[in-house]
Amino acid sequence: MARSAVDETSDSGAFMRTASTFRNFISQDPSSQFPAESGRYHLYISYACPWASRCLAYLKIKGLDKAISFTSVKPIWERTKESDEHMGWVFPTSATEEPGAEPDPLNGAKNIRQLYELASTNYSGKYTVPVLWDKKLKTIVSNESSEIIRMFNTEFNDIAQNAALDLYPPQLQAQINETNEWIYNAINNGVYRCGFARKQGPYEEAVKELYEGLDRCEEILGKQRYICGNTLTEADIRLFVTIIRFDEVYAVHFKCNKKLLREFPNLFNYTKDIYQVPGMSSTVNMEHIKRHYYGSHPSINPFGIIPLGPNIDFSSPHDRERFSV
Ligand SMILES: N[C@@H](CCC(=O)N[C@@H](CS)C(=O)NCC(=O)O)C(=O)O
Repeated sequence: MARSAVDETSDSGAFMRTASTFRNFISQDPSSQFPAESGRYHLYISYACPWASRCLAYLKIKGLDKAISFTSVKPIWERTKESDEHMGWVFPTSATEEPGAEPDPLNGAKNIRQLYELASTNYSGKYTVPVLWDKKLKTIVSNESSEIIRMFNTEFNDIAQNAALDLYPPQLQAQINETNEWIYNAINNGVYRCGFARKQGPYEEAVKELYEGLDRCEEILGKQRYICGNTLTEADIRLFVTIIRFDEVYAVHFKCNKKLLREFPNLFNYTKDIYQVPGMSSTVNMEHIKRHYYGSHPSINPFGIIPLGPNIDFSSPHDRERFSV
């Protein structure tokens, strides 16, 4: 049966995310199956989705948006097939239907599900974004954002406009990996564990871990500009995509309201700092973000009402320049 993330709960009522399926790598090596070539790959995203947004962030800050095209789907899930009840990401039917979203320019697919069906005849996983598509072989290279961002960081450096930016430098890799791990569990996936829990116990456990993670970030960011030191790294981009959504969505929709992002001075200023990295603000479409979450999970928000606040201005001044870079 076609499933989505809202169905992924264990008997204990805890949210359990399943692993991605397409795990190929693009390589600098021209003889590889998926060589890094300008114009060959396409990134399907939703502006609403934090995992897809981290890939789009890389596209922008590495200067790859001329070499790799991208399309965003509409923010609110719709039925993807008449013969079953699956709800998922769909493309608009015209370029004007939904600002920010566009019809599929490559395959004329109506929805993301159809891309998975083109790439594999027996796929049984979720129809998630991001999808990194190979126009030449007409298939999905990868649907795992943590791996797509690694490819974007290094493999396209011959064509990237900002090739010198290394967000995963060898001397910081161990620290970045370790940081990613606790931030993923407590924060990136943590907010989903809060929001998709179906019993009080797993919800409370997730909230406890989430706020321990946020407190830990707050403390680290009291001593240095970025989460792994005084240079921007992959770990910052991965943290950013979650915390930019925090007060607008997760605090309300996922019941992460013990404390708001705005009540963590270091984390809040840090979020503005990352938002103001050239290229980053174009990856944040708060309208899509809010309409998606509040409108696509009827079991959590049955009437789809979108809260009007708080409308944070992330382009306002921050205090992070006090740390040397
Ligand atoms: N492991 C994936 C997770 C992607 C993911 O969960 N995407 C969500 C949107 S935020 C999705 O497309 N969900 C569709 C569904 O649950 O059916 C990644 O990081 O790339």
